[in-house]
Amino acid sequence: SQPAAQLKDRFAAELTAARERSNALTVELLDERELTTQHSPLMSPLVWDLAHVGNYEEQWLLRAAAGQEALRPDIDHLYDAFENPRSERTELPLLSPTEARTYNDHVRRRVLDSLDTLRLDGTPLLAGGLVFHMVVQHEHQHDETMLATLQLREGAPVLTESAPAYRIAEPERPRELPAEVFVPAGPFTMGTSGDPAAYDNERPAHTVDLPAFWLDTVPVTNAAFQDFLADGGYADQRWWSSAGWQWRLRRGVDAPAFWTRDAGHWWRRRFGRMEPVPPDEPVQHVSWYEAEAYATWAGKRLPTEAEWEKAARHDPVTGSSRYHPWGSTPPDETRANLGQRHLAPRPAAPSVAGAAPCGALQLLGDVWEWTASDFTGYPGFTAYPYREYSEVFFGSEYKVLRGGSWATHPTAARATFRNWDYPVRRQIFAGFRCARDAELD
Ligand code: AVJ
Ligand code: FE
Repeated sequence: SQPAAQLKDRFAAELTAARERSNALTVELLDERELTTQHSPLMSPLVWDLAHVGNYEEQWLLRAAAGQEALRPDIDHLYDAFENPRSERTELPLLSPTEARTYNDHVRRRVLDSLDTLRLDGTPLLAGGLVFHMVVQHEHQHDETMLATLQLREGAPVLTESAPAYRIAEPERPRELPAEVFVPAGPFTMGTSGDPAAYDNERPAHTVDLPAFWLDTVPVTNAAFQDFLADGGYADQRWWSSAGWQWRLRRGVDAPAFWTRDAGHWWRRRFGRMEPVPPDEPVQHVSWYEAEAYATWAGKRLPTEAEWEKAARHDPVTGSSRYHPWGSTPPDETRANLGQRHLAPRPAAPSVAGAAPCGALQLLGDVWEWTASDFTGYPGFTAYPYREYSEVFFGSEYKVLRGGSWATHPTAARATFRNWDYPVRRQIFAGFRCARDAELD
């Protein structure tokens, strides 16, 4: 049927775009030595990510969806993220960069050849193109991980801005914004049941009733975070949880990652370049513990995950939940800074075009936002199509991040999307905004 054919064309185009991005961040950017080096014990060698996305595509699109025989079953174990911790991946007999690219191309040709024979209304795996959404998003998620590796990399800069930074139409710029927006008490629909692009951890849709709260209109900026630094926030145990304080002492942390102080000014290293810390940009490269300490110092707290999603989706006029904060229109440059258009967040409050019904801005894109919540399954959660995407991470070890960063591709950014990481992690493009209870007024 026509819609199915259109959907297949869309997936073919999205797969192609994802691969252009992966290649641009690896084999087209760096030499063999740099691709096979461990730039940080926190990250894989880039050549691992590259062949891993190809192997994932082989497993899910070629074998599971198209029912084809395995191409390279012998390498599955090398690219299994659970068998091999990131810090040990350089020791594996990995495909070389050239072999990885050839393998990925091979898989991709077979996938595109199989598209005609597939029925997108067939099995649950193919319904609405679920497995295609999954594979496209997976590759883009690894591309964001590659960018985190490139940010950790030492040496001469290799990445350049693909477009001049922050070209946002001037009339859209809000003049005066309230510091906080109010979200009244009441129920809203959290999660989704019908979206074939959603991961299992976003399902099912369920009602959550919340008390009223205040939420920061924009993420916490570098200037605001510097006030915390100037006030001795890193040296004052009152603002820190005991786990956060232990972590700070153990690691000797006294500023966001990549920041240094010189002659009374804060500088940061961004993809190999030193530059003054821009005051109006949302802070990034802070751990959950630093976010928590700042919020406590400010007399506030981190929003819960449910509060974040209600602020981002709940439309009080219709009572329903939106796909994006501004509605169902796909993201564009005026609404959200996504997809690596810039190599940094935009300054706070660049435009009101991306506002949520409550008035909060920059919920999608710019920086991932730490929430107060542990990563757990929603009521009625079922792992699908595999436990290792989400379920094995459920528990109190991981904190949820929401909203996506400047490095997140639009296909992996929506108001239901959930990311998670350890509370000590700072290499991801994460910042935060604060919330507070309304009852305190
Ligand atoms: C959702 C970003 C936490 O990178 O560990 C990639 C995404 N899962 N391959 C991760 C993922 C499998 C995941 N995060
Ligand atoms: Fe993966």
